[in-house]
Amino acid sequence: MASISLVAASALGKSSLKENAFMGVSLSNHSTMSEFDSVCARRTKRNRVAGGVRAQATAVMTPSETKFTESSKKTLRKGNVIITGASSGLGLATAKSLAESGKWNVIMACRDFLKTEKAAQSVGMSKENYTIMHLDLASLDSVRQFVETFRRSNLPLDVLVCNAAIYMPNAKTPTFTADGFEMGVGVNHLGHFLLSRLLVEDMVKSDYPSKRLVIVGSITGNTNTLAGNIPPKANLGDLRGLAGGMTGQNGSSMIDGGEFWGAKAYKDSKICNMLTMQEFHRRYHEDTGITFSSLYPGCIATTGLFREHIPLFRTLFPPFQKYITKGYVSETEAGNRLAQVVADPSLTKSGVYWSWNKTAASFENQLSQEASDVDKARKVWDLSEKLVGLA
Ligand code: NDP
Ligand code: PMR
Repeated sequence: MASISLVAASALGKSSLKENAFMGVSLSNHSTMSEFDSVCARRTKRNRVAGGVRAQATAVMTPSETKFTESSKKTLRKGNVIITGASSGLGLATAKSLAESGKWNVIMACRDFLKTEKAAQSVGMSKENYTIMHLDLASLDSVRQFVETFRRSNLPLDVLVCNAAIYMPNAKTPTFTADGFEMGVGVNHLGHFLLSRLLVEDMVKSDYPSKRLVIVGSITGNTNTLAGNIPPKANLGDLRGLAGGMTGQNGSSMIDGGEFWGAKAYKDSKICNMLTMQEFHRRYHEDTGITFSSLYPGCIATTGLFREHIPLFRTLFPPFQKYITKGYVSETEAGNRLAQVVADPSLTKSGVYWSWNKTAASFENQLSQEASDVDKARKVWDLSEKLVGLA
């Protein structure tokens, strides 16, 4: 199980010209934080059904301290959950939370075996609660290989969590996956798209009573929020770049066909994640009973996601989120939230984008217009199928 790191440090340490104000934008461009609060309040008051994604005012009380008590009525066996990117940050905290419950065998799907082993040990996970399998989402061959390896284990698959991601805000030029896709969308969306499309077939066969496929989304991909309006804004446009394979050769490396911008590629990939969850829901939920969910876990400002940002950003971002936006959550808290989406009996509704309010209660959040666009979701699905060799 070799450690292969294709992402490398391609975009290290260079401050982007596109980020010429503190953290990308002047605060004065946006009225105040209370505007954000009122946006939150407004959106939770609505009870809208938008292409299968519902928003409602009722908060489901699921305190972060909740330990997972879902016990299978049909079977007493442990659940098997695959978590991509479980070597750090949110994925690791979720793996720990689920492992500690004693009810889950966590399959940590990671590109760096040794790093993952050390990470699991450093957070005190006991060996009987986890397995590490190699997965590099920057290679479709690796994704297929992972699926084969998992199938050879003969474990049933009960829950899949698509969590891994990279964010390259300072890259001046695009880097590409083994298959030639721009790295941000290639890893965060296309690698996960192939993985989840293949593994949903395994989930269908599982006898587990509450099967779930979770794709981690984010507030920054949603332009109906203040955070989603910090430039560059997510926007998939007419998908002409995705249709062209985002290879950067004779075309664009961005989904919308525009000029490369690493921060936008990340946010675009998050829209794809949230659209994919909803398209899965529409295509599979009724027939299979699988719950499809996405979430915004809160701003986990300390994770490795910001490793390629400039040092000043990494220093200021956590206190900014803690004391100014108040959007900050610890890795442990965020891990408990994602673990709820995996296992909590009150979060079984499918097609939902979960968020948490200030009292740590989960609620069904409303996605932006683009992130809930039914037609776009179908087109992203169809184009992605072609790119990953499923159509
Ligand atoms: P981290 O950087 O800590 O974790 C990302 C994980 O993805 C790491 O385990 C990393 O592996 C893995 N990864 C990256 N590239 C690949 C690849 N090619 N193949 C396999 N695995 C890969 O970031 P976070 O924990 O913050 O991010 C986790 C999720 O949370 C992401 O989906 C992100 O979009 C989402 N999120 C994060 C927020 C935040 O504030 N941090 C807010 C909202 C959503 P390795 O250890 O080898 O680098
Ligand atoms: Mg943001 C309530 C306001 C809020 C929240 C919840 C976030 C979350 N951010 C907010 C506001 C602001 N941010 C404001 C006012 C600014 C301008 C100063 C700002 C800036 C900013 C930058 C430069 N924020 C960022 C960046 C990043 O590079 C992060 C990013 O976009 O990564 C893709 C980020 C984030 N802000 C968040 C969250 C959760 C992030 C991490 C992004 C993610 O994982 O989606």
